[in-house]
Amino acid sequence: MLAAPKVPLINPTSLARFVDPLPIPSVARAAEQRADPANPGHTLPCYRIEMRACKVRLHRDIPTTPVWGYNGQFPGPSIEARRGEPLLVEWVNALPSQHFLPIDHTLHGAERDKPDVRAITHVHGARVPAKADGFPDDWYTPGHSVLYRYPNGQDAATLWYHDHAMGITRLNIYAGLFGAYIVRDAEEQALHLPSGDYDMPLILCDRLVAQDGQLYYPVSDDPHAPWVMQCLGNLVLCNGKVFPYLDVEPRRYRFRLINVANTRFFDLSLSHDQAMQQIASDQGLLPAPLERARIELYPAERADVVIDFAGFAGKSVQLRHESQGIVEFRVRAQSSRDMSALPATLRPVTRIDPAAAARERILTLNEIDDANGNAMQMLLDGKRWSDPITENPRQNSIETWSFVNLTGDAHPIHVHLVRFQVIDRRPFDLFAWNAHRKLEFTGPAVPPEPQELGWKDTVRADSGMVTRIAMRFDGEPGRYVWHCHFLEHEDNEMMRPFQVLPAHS
Ligand SMILES: [Cu+2]
Repeated sequence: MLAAPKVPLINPTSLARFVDPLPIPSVARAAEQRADPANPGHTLPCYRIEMRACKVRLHRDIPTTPVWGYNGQFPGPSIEARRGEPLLVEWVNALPSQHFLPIDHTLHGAERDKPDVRAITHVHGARVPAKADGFPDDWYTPGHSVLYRYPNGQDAATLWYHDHAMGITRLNIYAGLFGAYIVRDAEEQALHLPSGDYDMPLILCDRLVAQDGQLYYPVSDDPHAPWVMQCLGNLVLCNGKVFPYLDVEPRRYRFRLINVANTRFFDLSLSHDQAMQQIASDQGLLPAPLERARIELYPAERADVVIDFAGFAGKSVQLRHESQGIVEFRVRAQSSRDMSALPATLRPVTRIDPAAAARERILTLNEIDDANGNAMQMLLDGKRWSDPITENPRQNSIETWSFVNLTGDAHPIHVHLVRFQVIDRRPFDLFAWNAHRKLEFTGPAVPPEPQELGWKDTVRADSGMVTRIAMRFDGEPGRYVWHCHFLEHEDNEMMRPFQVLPAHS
């Protein structure tokens, strides 16, 4: 049971639509050059990004909303990186001493002896050494900071950064601690895709917003254990606004769709039956553009799309979630000359041969129910966060991981450090598994969907299916995490550490 909010929530149909311009997150600027900790005698650009409380206006007719933002912005500033050019970020915790959202002290890592306000930033999809990955237990309190070095040794892709503090990640991200992290490279640049003013992130989430403008985070009716298994908002936000509009030219644009919601998956389409050309998924370019009428994004997934407004001069086009317009593009009559291209091929993606795997791991997604049959928590392979590490891939080795989903729902599973490929999904006999932990398939393997043929870092593991991924553990040895990206689940044990062991010399 959910407790009712003190102040009634806003009825979305009461809001005037498309009265606020779409904000485009500012681009972070390096504050200074600092010594490169990995390369004595050299310096690197250093960004200083401060987490702090701020007030924002989500919509013209909604009173201001207190949030937490990186640099006091919601979303935080976009970090722009180039492949092969490392950078430093000093992540500063300048948050207040009190949390404004309801902490569940019964959750692992959020016990009463832990400070309420803790933070640690992770760049989702970044290949970074363990010490800069933002391990959930490495949180720190207001008045402290960490200096992280990002090598950016990876292909151009739309990544994003967000809080990852143990047991309160769902609250810190909900409060507003997220932003885009964009990696560019020369190969992508050579394609002449829309760039500059015609290339921007569209960061999507939903929030429960009360009539006084406050964010409401749902709680159970048990005041001692307020955790809830999902959080779905009444309002959809794009770049921190409800129902924004964007003036566009009648030409091609590149939009980087990022789902930063706690639980919501987005089912995106355009009005006028207009198709989008998907050019990239989580970890960068697809082999070729893919025409999509609809794009589904689970939490943490990304899709870069090119939309051509050339045929819509003087008209408007809406981006929809399900059947509801959430962003309006107002197409001007005139355009500057569109020098961009949409090449027929983008970047080859060499398939990983699953037969080359040094190790094949079978990992279950399970649910533990209470006496009434309500879900209490979800586990990965039946283990808790504090159980000893069991996934210990060897550096540079290939592994396949099979997610055996024993629960009634799909879960978006994210593995830190690596990019992976989806091999297939295959239905299995749940009763046979429960009886003797044996995988008996009940149908043929389903190949990945066309948009899943690029590099991914988050995969939808469907109920009743075995979802198989393959990856090479390129990166430095050390301790990372893998988890469900429904934030309510990862905060309640659906997260496990893994250890990359040094390569055999
Ligand atoms: Cu989950």
